[in-house]
Amino acid sequence: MASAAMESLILKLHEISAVKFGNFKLKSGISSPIYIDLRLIVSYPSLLRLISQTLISSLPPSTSFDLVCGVPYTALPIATALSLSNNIPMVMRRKEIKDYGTSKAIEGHFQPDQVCLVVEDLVTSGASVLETAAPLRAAGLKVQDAVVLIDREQGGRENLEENGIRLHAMIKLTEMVRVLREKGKVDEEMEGTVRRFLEENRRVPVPVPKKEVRVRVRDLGFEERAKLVKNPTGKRLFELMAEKKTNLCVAADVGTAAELLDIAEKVGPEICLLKTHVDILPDFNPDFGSKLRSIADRHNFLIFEDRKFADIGNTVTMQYEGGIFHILDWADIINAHIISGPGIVDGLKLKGLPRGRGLLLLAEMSSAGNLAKGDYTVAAVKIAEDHSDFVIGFISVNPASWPGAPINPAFIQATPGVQKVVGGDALGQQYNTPHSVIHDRGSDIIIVGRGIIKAANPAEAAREYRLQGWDAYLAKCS
Ligand code: S5P
Repeated sequence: MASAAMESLILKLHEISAVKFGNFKLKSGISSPIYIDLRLIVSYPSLLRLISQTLISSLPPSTSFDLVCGVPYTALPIATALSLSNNIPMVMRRKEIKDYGTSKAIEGHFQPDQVCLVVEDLVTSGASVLETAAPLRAAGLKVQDAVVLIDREQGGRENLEENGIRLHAMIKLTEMVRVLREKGKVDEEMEGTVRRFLEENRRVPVPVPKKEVRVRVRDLGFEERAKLVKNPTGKRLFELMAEKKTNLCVAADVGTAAELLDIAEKVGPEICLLKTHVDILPDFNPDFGSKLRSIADRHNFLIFEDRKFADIGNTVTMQYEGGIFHILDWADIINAHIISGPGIVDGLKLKGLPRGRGLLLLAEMSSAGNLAKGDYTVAAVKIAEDHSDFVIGFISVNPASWPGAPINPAFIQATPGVQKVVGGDALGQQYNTPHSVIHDRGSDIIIVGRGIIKAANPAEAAREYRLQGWDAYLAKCS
């Protein structure tokens, strides 16, 4: 941006009192000699037009993007004006999390992998840019750059850089104050005061980027989280994980019921959950449930039947209780897709809640190309919140990146697709490591199948996975 144009823009902002000097108490509680309120610019269409035209020119020519998205609310009109004057499509991020269940997190047409430029009015720590980037990324868009009208130069650039976003500022606060002093709008003393304020507040610890806030909030220990849970099975699960020091669930996808009971005995001391698919067992018989229950009680783990219910409420009540398997009688925990809507939870709850059972919702899946992402994941969270007496958490892959994260810590996150090395199988399964799942992706439980059951010594392999999963949990909490 040419400096003459920048100067006239700065003067105009000062003229409309979007920039004020004095002694102001900021939201954070600290006193600032400068206050910037860019909400006023909507009253000055010519100024808004000028901003939208010059914002684009403050980007390096190499920056490429397909869409723009304003950080709500102040930057929405700026993004709209930028979209109009440069003929670039816009998307909008919904701010109210409560709307997610019924509305999309991101409004507008877009294709996964399109690149979205985030537009912001004022950046301090960069937290609000990150809050907007997270749901855009969760919806499959790429966010690489953000453009801002004014950078307060208080750590935002660095925080965004750490999260893979380059910040381009039209005006830096120190430049702005220099121009206003040169034009006689503030005196030297005030310029010095503002400079000192910025220096001092740049030296205080850099405001914690959103990602770390999320880790801190949600990484209460399992004992504390147990106290937040209404459902008795959910509570019990957190408690036993803390007692037994394990966040390992073994997926016992073996060929027969006899083998399953054998593996349950072997891995029992290492696990918090044993996950079953009873419909793959040719020798299932009515005794199976009570035999597995007695092993579970002896080794203090819970039983999770990975039935993935998906039908309407009325049908699932029968599938849960009846048939050959009588899942309700022996499984502490079941799971369900939310494709059929919240009625499925009502149906399962009707049977499960009186027995103190718990339900996990499939909010994401581990397999390549699956459709459980973005708004679907957000809808799962909404349904869980509405049924927190019965829903104990989620099957998830990367809950730290969900819109609205941190997710309520009363909900547990269990993640399949775990092996010691990143990879996959020939049928679309995708693997991450225990550390990445627990520490980086914000999950609580690793679900490991073939990594343990196909090992030469499953008990030993379970022990190794338990230690890796638990170390990652401790590292996250510390
Ligand atoms: O998205 C999912 C959800 C589940 S519950 N992806 C999954 O792989 N699972 C289950 O986790 C799957 O049915 C299997 O029982 C286990 C993963 O097994 P592994 O052998 O690939 O570790």
